[in-house]
Amino acid sequence: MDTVTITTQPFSDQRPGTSGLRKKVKAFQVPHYLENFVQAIFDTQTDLRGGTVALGGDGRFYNREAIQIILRMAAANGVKRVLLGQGGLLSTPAASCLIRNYKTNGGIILSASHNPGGPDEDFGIKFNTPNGGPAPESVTEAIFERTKSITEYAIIESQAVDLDQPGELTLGDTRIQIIDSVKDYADMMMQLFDFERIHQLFNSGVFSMRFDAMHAVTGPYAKYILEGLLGAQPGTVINGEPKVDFGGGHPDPNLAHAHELVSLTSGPNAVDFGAASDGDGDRNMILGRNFFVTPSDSLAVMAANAHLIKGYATGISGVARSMPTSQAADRVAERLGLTCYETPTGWKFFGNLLDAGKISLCGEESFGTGSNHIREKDGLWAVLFWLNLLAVKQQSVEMIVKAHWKSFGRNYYTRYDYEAIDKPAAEGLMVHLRSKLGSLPGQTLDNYQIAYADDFAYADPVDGNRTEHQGIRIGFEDGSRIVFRLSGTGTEGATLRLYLEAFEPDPSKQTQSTETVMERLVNIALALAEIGQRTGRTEPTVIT
Ligand code: G16
Repeated sequence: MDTVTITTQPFSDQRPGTSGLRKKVKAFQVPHYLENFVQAIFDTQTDLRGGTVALGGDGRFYNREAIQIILRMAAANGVKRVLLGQGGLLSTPAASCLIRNYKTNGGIILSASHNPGGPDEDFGIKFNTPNGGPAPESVTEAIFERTKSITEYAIIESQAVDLDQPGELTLGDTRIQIIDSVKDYADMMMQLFDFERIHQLFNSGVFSMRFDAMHAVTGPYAKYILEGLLGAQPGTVINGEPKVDFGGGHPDPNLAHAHELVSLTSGPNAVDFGAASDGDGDRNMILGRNFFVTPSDSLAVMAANAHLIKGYATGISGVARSMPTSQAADRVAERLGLTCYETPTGWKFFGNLLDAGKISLCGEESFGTGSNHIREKDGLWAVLFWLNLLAVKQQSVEMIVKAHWKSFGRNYYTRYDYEAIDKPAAEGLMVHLRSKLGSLPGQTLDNYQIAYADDFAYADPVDGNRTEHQGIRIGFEDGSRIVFRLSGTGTEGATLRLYLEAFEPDPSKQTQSTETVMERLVNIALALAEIGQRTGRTEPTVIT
């Protein structure tokens, strides 16, 4: 097989965002676009030459084509071994698990996560480092720098590889091992959770569940683990067949997009427990019967109850949350005498804290929770954590969360997203807010007294790296907060996120609706940021 060197020219827009490079499929199909980025990975991550790389994706449109290209480029770039998920499939957490289990020199994951898939939708690629986690900024910046000066890439000429036959083959001098995408991950889950007890719960005759895989990558994992190993009724996993366009849906596990699951957990015949995960299986949504658990609360409940779960029974070392995530976890950490770290948005910021043993659990408002078992957030892990908790406590989801609020106070939480707005307008809005920061502390807006206002910056406690401009925080004396941030994962224009949090310590006031509690804070935020005037939007695109 011949290696050929292809002449190319740089693309100027290959800087990875919050989680890898995400663009429209059409952008990735432009000749050399994917190849340039992949070559930049091989050029900068030099241990891959002569090393091992894990490879797989969420199965979305263009996954298989991209894998064929990457395999041929891996062979041309001297990669010794590729661990490839069968059918080209690997959930993001399973990829992280493989990288760690087999001590690979990294992994290439193809996914645009919760973004829709299809010929006119989104695709993405990210590199994970040998710790199994998303590459830190030092690495993504090096890759980006390389894309700016790239003039050629190497690829071998070969037939397409059969991605579906497990086993081993060679491509040039590269060994390609096509492995069961589920097994290593499932084995790891068995170490962490009490499968016996969850099995009993499923067989108790008084417990019902639906898991919505949203036609994304988690289907085979959930079927094997929930219906296979844990004895859940067949049909517990819905939409379990991965599809290139996610069945036309938006594989984002939230109340707006997982409507089928929401209806199955609502009304008189509702199931007891509902859960969903996203395109690449790292996000989760947890629902009880007629009850939604915010991701921020989910993290806090996990931290407060971790000692009841097999894999965490000896205690947790600390907790972390991304800055816009509610402060519910902080209250638990304080009670347990632990540190709660506040990091910028992006799972990559948890990596150092996990590696250094400073934290055991971490999570984000964007439907992500995880632990030190891998270095990615993990959808099915969160579902199993909750199942284990339900099995131990023998209480409903609602009872567990309400007892938590009673003990720690309730952090009401909501997020408004304004998607695909004009980029200069969005940037102008942030500049305007920044210009106001100095004058805000001490002001009272509709009876809310501002305690602090800043542009969030983070100094990594492990390596000292500083990250600035991570979102505008406005904190009030009563613990409420408003946060403004521009998303780093959108593929069209800009997405403005407005995060709102209100703290209610009084149990008698903890059953009001989130809309009612948030009304005044929403109005304060809209006025402060001049959202209507600057974006032309009267309503957000999605409220979660
Ligand atoms: C990614 C990151 C998360 C982040 C989320 C939203 O998730 O891994 O850490 O919270 O994007 O980011 P943004 O607010 O910048 O859009 P995923 O599930 O899309 O990989």
